[in-house]
Parts: sequence; structure tokens; C-alpha cells
Amino acid sequence: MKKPILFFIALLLVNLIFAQQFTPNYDEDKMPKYIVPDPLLSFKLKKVKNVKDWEKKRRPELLDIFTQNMFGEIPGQIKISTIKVLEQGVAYNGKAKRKQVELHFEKNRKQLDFTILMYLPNNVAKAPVFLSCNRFGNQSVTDDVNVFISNSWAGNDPTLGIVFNHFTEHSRGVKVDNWAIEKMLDAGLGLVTFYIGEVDPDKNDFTDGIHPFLYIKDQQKPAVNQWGSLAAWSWGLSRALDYLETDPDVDASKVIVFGHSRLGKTALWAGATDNRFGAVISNNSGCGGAALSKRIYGETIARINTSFPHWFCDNFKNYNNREETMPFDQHELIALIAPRPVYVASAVDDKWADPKGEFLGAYYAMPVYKLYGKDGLSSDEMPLVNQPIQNTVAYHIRTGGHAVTDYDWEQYIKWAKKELKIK
Ligand code: GTR
Repeated sequence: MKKPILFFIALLLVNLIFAQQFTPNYDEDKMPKYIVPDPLLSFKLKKVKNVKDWEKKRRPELLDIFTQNMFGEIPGQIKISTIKVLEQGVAYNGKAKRKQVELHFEKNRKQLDFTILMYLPNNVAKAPVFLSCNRFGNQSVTDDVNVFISNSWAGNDPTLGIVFNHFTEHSRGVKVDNWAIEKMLDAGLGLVTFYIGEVDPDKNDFTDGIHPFLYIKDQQKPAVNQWGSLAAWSWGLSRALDYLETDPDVDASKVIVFGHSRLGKTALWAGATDNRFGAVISNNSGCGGAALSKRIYGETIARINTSFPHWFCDNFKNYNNREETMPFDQHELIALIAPRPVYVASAVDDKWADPKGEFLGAYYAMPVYKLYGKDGLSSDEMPLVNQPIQNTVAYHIRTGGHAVTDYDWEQYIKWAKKELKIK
């Protein structure tokens, strides 16, 4: 057998054994001693003293390290070829304008389109909006029968209405509880969403979705420093924003990019890479999101790279079980969003995502926000449960488990209105 094949088989075996043996650490006393890298100290050990140093020197080197070693770079540009408004109507008892818009892409003899579902408050001329991708199809976020069933691959799950890898009518509304659409509308905000599977199906296969658009010659998968699925979904969020900038019914300067869990990681990356997003919300984003990796609490880098080898670029696997060697950590991902408002939220029972690590991720981003004179978290003590801190950097931990609840949305709406001065 050839050496690379043997190496690959050995790697597979190690990963399999590791996946079976993994027992998460949930004990603060068993955590290693770790040093949180100073976001204001450059890799050449130069201290950042002002916004100019940050923006010209430190921010670019941090963005680069996250790009090359974690999320992966996008090796080219893919722009929207055509926009088609598929459908428009009225929904939620007249409270909302509904639009379904198809974005079409063509490159490298490939074609792809994804459909954006929008609900905009009927009484607002140019609506601020929450923008998020979704995991179970546009039809899953609402009971509205006029919403098209998202097309494209989805993992089989008859309980969620997914049969033969496709959504069925049974999947309509299965996730309504996660999307407080009427609360948003009542507050004068809209929701814009699209299904991640139409951009890049959530599986370890890079022959489908958007990645092949930028392959050269016989390339089968992204190179070690090139985009994984999270970066692809975040690319989708930026293309959705390209469209929103052309929609006269939307205030594109007030687009709040939101995501839960794997999509919380995606939202943070979108906010870091695209400064047109007005604000960012990470709900229970955990490992690879807001939680500090160096704590080794709950899900770890080796574990996430084993369960979801396609989410990050291959270079990220260099840190499997080697968190102490990382010259960066997740608070610096949050710092890349500064000075724009960012909200990190956790849930008490969501230990896998490391609530304290998520809080500290937001807390240690503060020096950069302070450079801009922005307020946030003033102490490394976590706030009490259900007692949000809502400054430019905001945080809450609520009762309950890994989910997006009405409580979460009530906080996000209140905070977004204050931070983005929405009337
Ligand atoms: C988990 C994964 C987490 C989180 C979650 C989700 O299995 O370990 O990192 O992203 O999935 O997205 O629901």
C-alpha cells in the first residue's frame, strides 16, 4: 500500500478510537492552567495602543490566523449572477410582508441557487432585520403554508420530516419554537433566513455545494487552508446581505446576523469577515464559537474535528489535543467584530458548549471594545442566571438547555433596538 493511504487509514483509526473514548471534562478543577492570549499584543510582541494600530496591524494578523488555521480562506470570488423574486405575499394576519427570493450563482460550469425567506414588518418602511441561516429548511421556521419547501440534501430523520434525504411536508413548522417571528414583527424587526443545505450540505463531502465553484483542475476538496462548511455558510450570509443591500424594503445598515450552535459559530465568522453586518448574535455557539478552546471543558477541538471533520479547514486539526500551542483563542474572534455590538448567550444545562468559556470569550474581547470607548462586561464574574448584561458587548445565561427560546429572542430584540437605535 502507498504511504499516504497507510497514513490516512492510521489517522482514521486514531480518530475512531478517540471518538469512542472521549469523556468530556466538566470539572473546573481538572482544567489545565491556560494563558489567554492578549488581543492587544501582536505576534511580534508589540502592544497595540490605539484604534489605528489595531485596525492596521493587529486586526489583520488575527483575521489571517483565524482564516488560515481555523475557518479557511475562500480562494476566489463568487458573485450573485441573478436575483429572482419567486413569491410575495402577506403573512401573520397582515403583520408581515413575505418575500421568497432566489439567488443564483454560476461559475466554473457550475450552478447553484439558494432561496431566502423574508418576513418584514408591514408598518416599517425600511426594516432592520435578523439574518440567519437555518438547518431544517425555510419551511421549518414557520407554519405558513406558502413557504416553499427547501430543496437539497438533508440528513435522514423521519421525525423531522426528512425522508430519503429530502424534506417532506411533515417538516413544515417543526422548528417554529426557535423563531419568535411575531415578537420580531411586533418590535418592528424582520427575519431573513435561508437553508444551509442549499449552500453546502452539512456532511463531509466537498463535491457538492458551493466549494467546487472555486476548484482548480482536478481538485476534489479544499486545500488544508481553504474553507470548510462553516465558512461556506458564512459566505452565504454575506451574499444574502449583498441582496438585502438592493432591497428597498430593508435597512441594510441594520442587519443583525444571528446563529444558534453551529450556526452561532457561523454568525461570529460572518461578523468577523464582513463588517457590513450591523451586529452579531451567538446563541450557544460553544466550541469553535464563543467558548475559549484552551479551557478544555465540554467539547474540545479534537472532538469537534472528529465528529464534524468538514466544518473547519484541515489546518485546524493541527490543534487537536494541542490547545496550549494555539497562538489565539475565541475571544479574539469576538474582538474582530469590534466596535460593532455583539451578544453571546449561554444556557445553564448546555455544559457541552461550556457556558463559562462562552462568557469569558466575550469578556476577554473587552480590551479591543474599550479601545473604541465601548461598554461591555466589566468583571470576569458571570452574571446570575436570567440576568442579562446588555451593553455593546452583551451576555446572558438562561435556565434550560441547548436551544433558542422566546426568552433569548426577547433579550435580543430589546438589545438590538437599543444598540442599533431602532424605533
Ligand atoms: C453538536 C456540536 C456542537 C454544536 C451542535 C449543533 O453536536 O458538538 O459544536 O455545534 O452540534 O450545532 O447543534
